[in-house]
Amino acid sequence: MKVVVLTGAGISAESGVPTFRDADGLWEGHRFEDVATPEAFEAQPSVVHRFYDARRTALLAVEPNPAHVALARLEEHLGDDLLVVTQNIDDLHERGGSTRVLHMHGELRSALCTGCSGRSEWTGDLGDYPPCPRCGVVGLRPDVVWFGEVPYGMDRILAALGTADLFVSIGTSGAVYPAAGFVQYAATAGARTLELNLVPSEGTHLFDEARHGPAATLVPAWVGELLG
Ligand code: BV8
Repeated sequence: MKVVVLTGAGISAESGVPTFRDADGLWEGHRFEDVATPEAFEAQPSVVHRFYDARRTALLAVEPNPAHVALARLEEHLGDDLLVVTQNIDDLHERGGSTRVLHMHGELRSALCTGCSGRSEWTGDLGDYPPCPRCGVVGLRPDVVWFGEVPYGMDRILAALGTADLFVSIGTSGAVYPAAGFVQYAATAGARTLELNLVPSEGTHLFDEARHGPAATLVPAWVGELLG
């Protein structure tokens, strides 16, 4: 059985990573236009660096939760028949044991050079404008996909959605595209669709089935069921 799992900020909420739209979410105090657009980076690079440096540092204080671990267990059984597509830029899927993870919106622990377009693993700050380890140019930016930019890995994602038997969306509000459109794409290709979310998402009506509750409870139960 070929399975595609889409995850959003909700899967990391119980690990202590703030979501975007919930109360005290990331957007509290920040209009995403001001911190998550190429225009914002052009106009106020220090503000944008402070936003991502703080999130990168905060990763040191959080751990994967049972939802991340359950998906890693599912991967042990399904192997290449499972693809986890995440909108999250944290590294909790990998620290939970998953290897077949596609970060469609980038990763906090990676820096992208605007000089040579090279990528470098990055754990420290970028706000002190370090030179690129590859070309020496001072032009590193967070390796994340900002609004108005093309998400990463769209070809691989659409190919997997096009052959999926089951599409499962976990912890996402369905407010940001193209991720919010994946359920329709998968359903059109014949996949069964399931939503696992704390509350009904903006696209809940598009799913064959929806279960509402905390991911750290719902996901292990669903994986247990699937693996019988
Ligand atoms: C693009 C990285 C062209 C940076 C992010 C069509 C219609 C309208 C607008 C558009 C459209 N197409 C494009 C747009 C524009 C735009 C867009 O969607 N705007 C929105 C605001 C309307 N999209 C773009 O610009 C995208 N680029 O379209 O390029 C293109 C397209 C296709 C092919 C080629 C070219 C790029 C968007 C990416 C922006 N970067 N992140 C960063 O992280 O700072 S988006 C960012 O916000 C996240 O990555 C994520 O995608 C989104 C947040 O959503 P969620 O993860 O769902 O989080 P949220 O807080 O909203 O919800 C959490 C959910 O979890 C809630 O439902 C909550 O109830 C639940 N929950 C909470 N706790 C728990 C829980 N669930 C379970 N358990 C819990 N414990």
